[in-house]
Amino acid sequence: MIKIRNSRLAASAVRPNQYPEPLPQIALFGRSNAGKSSLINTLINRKNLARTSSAPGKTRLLNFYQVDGLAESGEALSWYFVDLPGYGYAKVSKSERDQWLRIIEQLLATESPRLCWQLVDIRHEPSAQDVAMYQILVDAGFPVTLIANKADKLSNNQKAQSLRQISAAMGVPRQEIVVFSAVSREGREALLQRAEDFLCSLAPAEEAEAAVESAAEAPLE
Ligand SMILES: Nc1nc2c(ncn2[C@@H]2O[C@H](COP(=O)(O)OP(=O)(O)OP(=O)(O)O)[C@@H](O)[C@H]2O)c(=O)[nH]1
Ligand SMILES: [Mg+2]
Repeated sequence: MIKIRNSRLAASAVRPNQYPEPLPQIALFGRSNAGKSSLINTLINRKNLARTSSAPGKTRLLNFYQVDGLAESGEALSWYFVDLPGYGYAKVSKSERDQWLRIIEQLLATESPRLCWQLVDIRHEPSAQDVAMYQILVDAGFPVTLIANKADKLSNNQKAQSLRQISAAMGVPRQEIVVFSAVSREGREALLQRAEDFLCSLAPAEEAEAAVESAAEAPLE
């Protein structure tokens, strides 16, 4: 499994010209209060690098947390966890909602290897916005992992029942949903494994260039 070496806030941004230098991204989507910032802290073993709060609407900007680590193979990996502002927060004006949408659209329109993790609270039926968000990500062509968070709040029986509901509402097979808790740390290893699989599947830039060059030099059939 990935060994986390280092993590830091690389940038807080609204517009693309404020984004940090390009690195592969694992972007966190979900309702306000679903636990996006807590999940990042749990994965990187930091108490409060990503700011969390019981008051919804805490994350207002895109926060790029740079993480440096080592893959099982020894390969050095660097990427961003991109912590996004949550949606579905009741006390926002129309202009704030429009601004939220613009921030998300601009991020998704920026060329970058990107894995999307969408969180839902395992205790609640997904909202229409959850379903819409998932669809936006899938339609945009990104790989999306659905994460059912706050699993510590339910018994095993309740979890099974909730997962059936979430699976049906989101149209995602049960086996593809990762069950997670920032409290019990259930699901942490599964997510780190997915992060590693994604990052290791990206050919390093020089290798990709060399492959293109050798393909160009190959005699035509
Ligand atoms: N019991 C439990 N509480 C959690 C878990 N994850 C997050 N929380 C709590 O849920 C609240 C919201 O967590 P955040 O990580 O700030 O949620 P967020 O999705 O980043 O919220 P916004 O920044 O508002 O979009 C905090 O009080 C956390 O302590 C979990 O797995 N289990
Ligand atoms: Mg947050």
